[in-house]
Amino acid sequence: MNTFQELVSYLRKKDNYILVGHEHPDPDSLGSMLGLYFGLKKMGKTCRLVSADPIPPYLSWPGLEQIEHIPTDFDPGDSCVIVLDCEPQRTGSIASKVQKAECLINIDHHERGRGIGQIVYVDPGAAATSVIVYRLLLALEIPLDLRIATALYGGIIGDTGGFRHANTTSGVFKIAAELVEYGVKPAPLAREIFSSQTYDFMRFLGFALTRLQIAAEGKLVWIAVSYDDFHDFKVVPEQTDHLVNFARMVDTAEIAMVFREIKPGEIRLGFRANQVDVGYLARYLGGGGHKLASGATLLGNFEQIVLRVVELAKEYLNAGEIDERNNQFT
Ligand SMILES: [Mn+2]
Repeated sequence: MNTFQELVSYLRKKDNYILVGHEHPDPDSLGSMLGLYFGLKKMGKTCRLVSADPIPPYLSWPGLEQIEHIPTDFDPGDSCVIVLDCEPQRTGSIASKVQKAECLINIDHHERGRGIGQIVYVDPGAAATSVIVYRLLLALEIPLDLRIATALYGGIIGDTGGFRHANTTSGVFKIAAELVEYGVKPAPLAREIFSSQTYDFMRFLGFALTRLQIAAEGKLVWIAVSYDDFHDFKVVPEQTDHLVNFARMVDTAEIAMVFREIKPGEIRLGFRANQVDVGYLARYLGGGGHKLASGATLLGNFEQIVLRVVELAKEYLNAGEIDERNNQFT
């Protein structure tokens, strides 16, 4: 782990950068990439933006069109690769090339990130990677503008759920207020991120909510959607990343879970909590994330995995931990 100052000095030194975010990019991943991209360009650096997965179609921030979608054949050459908002292992189909880059910088805010690179800067206290980038631009004395402010504001509302999650601090509000001074329009940005659902998704959501189940006096809430269900509603699983937030809306929920069979036999599991450490549960299952928002990918029979994880979560709610001796998952 490096200090913030070491990261700042290193960024000044190099001239060619390629910025990469995580697979299935979310607003914070994209916002931190774009904010740093425009900043480094202002410093006279050469800079490229690369993503292994396509950009969500509902976002319209300036600069998103600059992101090169390179699912394969990624070659960093002699550029310095900066991985934002995840560890280099999580950059999707280009991950092996990213990890082998001669110059690698990792900037992240995920707890227990297994960052690698010449410079690794992880601040789990930051509400979003976009917050870290905001501080970086300040330290590098780069003047902000509307494009940078839009990207960083979008990243911040993405990761704070529109200033509703536990990571929403007074510092976050101060940065957001400053970004609005640059001309950011909070309402259309929030609408883009939180209220731009397709007709097909809304119909799918109606179905998914009929699948809502509870256990442990309602403390455990979950939704399980199979591969066939996605197919029936013509919905791509990637468009349903936020489904777990609907499970979390149940008033008694302490742990909310969504099981999505994104490919036959490949189940993506998302956790949300208000207080309980679901990062522990995700790591137990070979995944990762934050204390209150985490996830894992499991392979096997869909119904069996749902049953086993529900039992595991019940045990965790009762005992506050899981007996490693019973671990059937890793
Ligand atoms: Mn983030």
